[in-house]
Amino acid sequence: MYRRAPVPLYYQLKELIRDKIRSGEWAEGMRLPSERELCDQYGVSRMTVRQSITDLVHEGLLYREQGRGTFVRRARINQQLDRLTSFTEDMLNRGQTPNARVLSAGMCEADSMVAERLQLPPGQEVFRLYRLRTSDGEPLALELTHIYFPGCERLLEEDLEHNSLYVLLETKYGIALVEALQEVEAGLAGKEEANLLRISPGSPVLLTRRTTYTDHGHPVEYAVSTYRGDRYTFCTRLTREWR
Ligand code: 16G
Repeated sequence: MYRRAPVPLYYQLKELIRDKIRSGEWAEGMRLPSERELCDQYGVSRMTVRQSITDLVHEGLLYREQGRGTFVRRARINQQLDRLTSFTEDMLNRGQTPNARVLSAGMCEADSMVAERLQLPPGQEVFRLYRLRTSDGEPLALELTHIYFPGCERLLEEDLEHNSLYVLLETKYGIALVEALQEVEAGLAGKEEANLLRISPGSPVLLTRRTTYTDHGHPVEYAVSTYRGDRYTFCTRLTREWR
């Protein structure tokens, strides 16, 4: 620690802890040394240690457990938003095991929003699928998707707990998924959603709406997903246009 540095001590300690987490020296789930140990180790006051830790708790890197201490939180999932991928692909790319629990599946009449997104007349029968997505056993998102293509009712016979919807559409049904439009919005988990996602009711969630198009520019899917706000960071690369 540099006492003369223009950067406050608590901030220096915070960055030091952040580096330890980033490098993996302090692994996920590890209990931090006690406040006293940190004071001794870095030659700073208890106030300084407390302020650094409180900041990192607010940022979501650490969490406190009453009577047990402070722990390193599991790294967030950094979701790139520049490629059209499925949940299955995203998790496999991370070396994790994706899973799906079908909460409901069936044919239903498109409401005005679904009809607009899928460019269908309201009331058209579409396939509706509601799934809880988990990875390595951890619930991450709820996905409510609507699919339309002639013959989409055949999806009723598919096992969508053990198969990727995108793989089925592309390989079995010959529907090439080419691009999607996606919006992200802030939301709060309702009681039932919170229960399924194993978070407290009212916790922040990220709501995404995706309309996916085929190679002919026809919309085939309209999905609304609810992602756990404490587990996801959406990340986009921006390039500057030179004028
Ligand atoms: C993604 C898509 C969702 C799609 C699902 C297919 C978003 C916002 N959602 O989660 O629209 O239905 O993947 O997943 O990214 P699957 O192929 O693993 O069944």
